Amino acid sequence: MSGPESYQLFTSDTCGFCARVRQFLQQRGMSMEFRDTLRDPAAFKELLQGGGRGTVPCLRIQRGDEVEWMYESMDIISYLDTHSPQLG
Ligand SMILES: N[C@@H](CCC(=O)N[C@@H](CS)C(=O)NCC(=O)O)C(=O)O
Repeated sequence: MSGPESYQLFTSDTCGFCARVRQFLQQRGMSMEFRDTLRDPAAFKELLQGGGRGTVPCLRIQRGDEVEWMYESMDIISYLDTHSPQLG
């Protein structure tokens, strides 16, 4: 898949798997929008409807009109590891 991508990380404060992904981002100096599914009911609803599950962490990847919802902290970290040059 080519072209620019934009990311949102659906996350919660209490989730250790989310902390792992956020720590990875911090170490790499990457920033992206965080959507807190416990504090923001609209974010939780969007995750459920878009991704099909309320599990966090989930990375929402937007490529043009196409949206991919990626679950699993290790998959998210591996993905961002290879796509990091695209991050501002
Ligand atoms: N194997 C997953 C585990 C994710 C997970 O268990 N998330 C918990 C919070 S720590 C969760 O969202 N549970 C609620 C649910 O699955 O709906 C990962 O590494 O991302």
